[in-house]
Amino acid sequence: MNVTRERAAAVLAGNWLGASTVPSRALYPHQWSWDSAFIALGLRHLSPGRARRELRTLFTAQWADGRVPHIVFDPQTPPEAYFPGPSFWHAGRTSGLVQPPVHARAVLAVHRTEPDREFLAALYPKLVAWHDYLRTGRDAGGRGLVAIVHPWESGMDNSPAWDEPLTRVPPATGFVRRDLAHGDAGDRPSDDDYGRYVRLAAEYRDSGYRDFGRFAVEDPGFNALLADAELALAEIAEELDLPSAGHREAAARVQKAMQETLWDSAAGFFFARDVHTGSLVREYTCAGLLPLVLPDLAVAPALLATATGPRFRLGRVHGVPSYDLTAPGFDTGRYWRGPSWFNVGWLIRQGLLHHGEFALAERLGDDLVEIAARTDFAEYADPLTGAGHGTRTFSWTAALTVDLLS
Ligand code: 2M8
Repeated sequence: MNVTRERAAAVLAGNWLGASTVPSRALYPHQWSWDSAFIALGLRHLSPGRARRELRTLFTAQWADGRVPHIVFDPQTPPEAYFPGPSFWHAGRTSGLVQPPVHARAVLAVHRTEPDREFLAALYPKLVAWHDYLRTGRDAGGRGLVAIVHPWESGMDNSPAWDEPLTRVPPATGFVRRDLAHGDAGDRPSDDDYGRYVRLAAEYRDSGYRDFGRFAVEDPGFNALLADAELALAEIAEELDLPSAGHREAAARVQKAMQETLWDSAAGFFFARDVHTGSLVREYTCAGLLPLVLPDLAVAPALLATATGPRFRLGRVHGVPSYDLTAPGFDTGRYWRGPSWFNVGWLIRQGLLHHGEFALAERLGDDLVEIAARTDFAEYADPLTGAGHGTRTFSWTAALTVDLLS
């Protein structure tokens, strides 16, 4: 076995709780929704049974309305290990927010690695309910797109695209951050941002997890991943000899809405829309590149030109920068405001393969593996130097490395 793959497998074994994997023992000691999907993509090569278990465990925490919660709390972990913990959310053993819907893709991949019809049949209706919740419960703008109600829902917590919508949210005070005990303050969101996250989450909780509050944003990353997830669901339906046309139509509707309302042809980019003002937030973040995961994307050449241009310099920097390299606020180390993340790099590599950019895809994949190995599976990396940032032995970095090496 390859040494890096062996070390990655050991990281995943170390972060395994018995029925799911924590992203990081210290910083994130519970199960996170989109992390588990990326983790399953790697686990399927090491132990398909564990990959299935990871996803099944997540979906046992699905809510009656179909939402898949962004955190499933581990009852054995002391409550003070993570803030906001279970007592904050008043939602049993979960949070009430969601994360990007990458699960159908993971379920399909796990099945393809080791076919298991019973697993697929058990997960299919849960995935349908999950996507239905997003489509029907989250269309705040009436444009056929999902609106996220909290930055944590994007998975890209302190993305500069949220700065403007967050100006409506006064920071909460009087709480204790736990993340700074495990992470360098310069690598994490600022105190003001954290205060805004806490206030927004508390307001959403107090509405019974129903209302669109001060923050409602149509995120191109989230919506592109939903369209891709519907395509995966269509393939799952076909494997199960069920009708699939409805899923392909749903994918096409989301993609059309994104194309018509979030794409700026002059900029060659997909921007987020602030539902409250109706305006696009003209920040170039890696979320705007994620529509590349869609195989049938008419604007792919223009989007690829932006990806390889001065703002992201794909192929000439390490990974995929999370923010515009030319922006004054670009920061090489601070969380989602510049550093390259492995899940985004993995997704963009898939997109490059769809759009015939094989050499660039290979270079990106090799680079991701090299940085992961050199940084002991860092959470994120400086795009200019490849230096590791955030926590180490981070699960999705290890899992996606296994996938790239398999
Ligand atoms: C980060 O988000 C959590 C809140 O959900 C946090 O900062 O505490 C993000 O990077 C998110 O994308 C990721 O799923 C989570 C766990 O790895 O950490």
